[in-house]
Amino acid sequence: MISEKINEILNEQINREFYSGYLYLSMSAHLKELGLNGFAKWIKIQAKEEVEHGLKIFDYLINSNSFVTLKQIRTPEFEFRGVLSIFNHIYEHEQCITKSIMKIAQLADEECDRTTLAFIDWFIKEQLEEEEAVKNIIKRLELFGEDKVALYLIDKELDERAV
Ligand code: OFO
Repeated sequence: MISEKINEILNEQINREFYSGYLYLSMSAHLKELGLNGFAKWIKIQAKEEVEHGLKIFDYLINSNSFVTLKQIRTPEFEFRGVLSIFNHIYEHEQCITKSIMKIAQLADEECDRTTLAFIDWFIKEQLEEEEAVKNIIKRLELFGEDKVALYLIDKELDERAV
């Protein structure tokens, strides 16, 4: 049985996940316009993952006989100051998402809601992987990003992402 508080926090998380998808799609579109197809593709795949995360929570609520309340998704905001700034923004955003996931785990723990705790565990691991993947790109951009050839090579490499 999902409590009102858990229901509320999970519905908020659906919104955050869909917002993440929206944010990443807008970044992807911008990078595509600039001809940075690999970066654009990588972020677009990330956007799809975020929507899947939202749907995972959506299904969890439905399958738990709880209810879904979809809220308005705000307009994505980011300032383009180069590829590195985009990835720094993604990293900071993911850190906020990790905090919100941890809050869900904390609440589920306080309420002894073992089912939600087990469910949210997947998201904790996913956040770790996502933060690491983004950090790896940032490290390389910091090392070589100003160099056009290096930027081209990183773009080419990211274009190989399939899922
Ligand atoms: Fe949904 O994993 Fe990132 O935000």
